[in-house]
Amino acid sequence: MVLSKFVDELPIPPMLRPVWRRGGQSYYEVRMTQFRQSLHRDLPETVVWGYNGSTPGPTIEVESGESAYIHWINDLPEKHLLPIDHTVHGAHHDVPDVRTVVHVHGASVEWESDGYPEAWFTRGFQQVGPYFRKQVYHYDNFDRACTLWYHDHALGITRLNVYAGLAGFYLIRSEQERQLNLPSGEYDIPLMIQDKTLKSDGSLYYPDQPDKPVPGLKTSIVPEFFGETITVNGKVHPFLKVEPRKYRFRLLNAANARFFRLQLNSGQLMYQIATDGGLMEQPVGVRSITLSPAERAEVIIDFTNMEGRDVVMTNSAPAPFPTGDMPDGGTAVVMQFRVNRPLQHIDTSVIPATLSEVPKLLPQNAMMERFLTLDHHLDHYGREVMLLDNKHWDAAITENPRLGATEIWTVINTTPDAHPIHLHLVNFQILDRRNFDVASFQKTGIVTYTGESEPPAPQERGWKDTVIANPGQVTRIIMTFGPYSGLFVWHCHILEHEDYEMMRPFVVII
Ligand SMILES: [Cu+2]
Repeated sequence: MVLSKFVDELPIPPMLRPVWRRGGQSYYEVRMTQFRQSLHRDLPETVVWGYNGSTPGPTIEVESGESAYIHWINDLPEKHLLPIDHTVHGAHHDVPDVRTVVHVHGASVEWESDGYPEAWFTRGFQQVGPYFRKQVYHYDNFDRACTLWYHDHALGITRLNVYAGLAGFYLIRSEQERQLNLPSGEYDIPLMIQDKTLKSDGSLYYPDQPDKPVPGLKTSIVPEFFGETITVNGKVHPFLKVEPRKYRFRLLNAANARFFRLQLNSGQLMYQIATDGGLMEQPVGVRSITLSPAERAEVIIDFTNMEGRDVVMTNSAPAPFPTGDMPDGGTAVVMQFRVNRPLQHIDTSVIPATLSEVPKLLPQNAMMERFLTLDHHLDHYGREVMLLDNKHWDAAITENPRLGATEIWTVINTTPDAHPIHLHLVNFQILDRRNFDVASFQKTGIVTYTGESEPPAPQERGWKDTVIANPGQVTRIIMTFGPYSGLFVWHCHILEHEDYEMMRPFVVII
């Protein structure tokens, strides 16, 4: 259905207050529940899942180095809001339908607190998965100032739990960042961008079958889910009233499968200041930003001297990316900025010429290079199943870097789609991408390059935790494993892929 645009104001998620904070330590409680929330003026309220009664959940803000404890509490009903496919890994009939486990995306944490997909727990911790270790998670927050996000990660139902609403922002701040005098306070706004399909009764639609239904299966996972409309912070095509001054926006693609290519219809530049893992060395002026699921970019948008103007943020990314359908009326528009608030104070914030230091990881320091394929297969129902290095989730662990070791992971994408590849625990840097001959690789197993090596785009030159691996390309990333050892995962962040085998454990060994 067609929903009027720009009729609801952009909600800003509430800030989570700690239960206590003293001496560099803090303790939080976050409860997952089912409730109703209005996603659009003209629709009845939608039954959603969220954290502390809101979706997106409350924004968690910590100081770099703060030792935070979070008690994630599942208070959800026993019946799932959305259709479960009991044939996918980890979601068989031998486990309860409603399972949750929280992962702070991009954070470096001990493995027991990382939200391992089989560390799930049910309401009141009545049942727990085989890798569940503790009720209260601990985060050291060693990371630089950055925009992280937390979301559900339960094996086989992550796509449903996140789509139901289980996602929120997790911001790390630091003194170094404050010194930069970036737009701050009410001028520093997180934007969680998602796609949803809403029925006329307001309820969330998620398909129980692919376009071509699978005979013999009541409910089947779909290859990718693309919603018909765009929400920002949980509202359909909202508007934000702004002052004629600079703003800092933290853009997050929290969609299941849709990529976004974001642009402003005023044609003005956005000044990107941060990638997934925090501030870049210098700001980069960009007219468009492509974000795959889970990627973030922080930008400064300057509305100075634009009194009375309306600026629309648009999306032009095909779905599936990069060769699918172009977005239509419901998905080509993201939100609107209305420059109609009077300037409250003179804008003294700046776009600094230098932001931070990003020391380069050097390929010659890598102890190991791993060659890992992205593969496309059909299962015995004739459904697409995507694999990492031709291995299923349950296969023996093959990626076992040593604590402190620097490695290069060379990702060889033999599929027709782009996949956002995400590693837990570490931030990495993108070395390069290079076209190769897929057909010849599939015959011989030998990579034959058909183009020159391309450096990462200027807006990717910083710390990353998710990288777009384009079809027909080899993408190389470099990282140092630590500071924790233990069991983590790497996966495609298209949630339908991750839920159906495109995820693998890795272990950092001592
Ligand atoms: Cu994928």
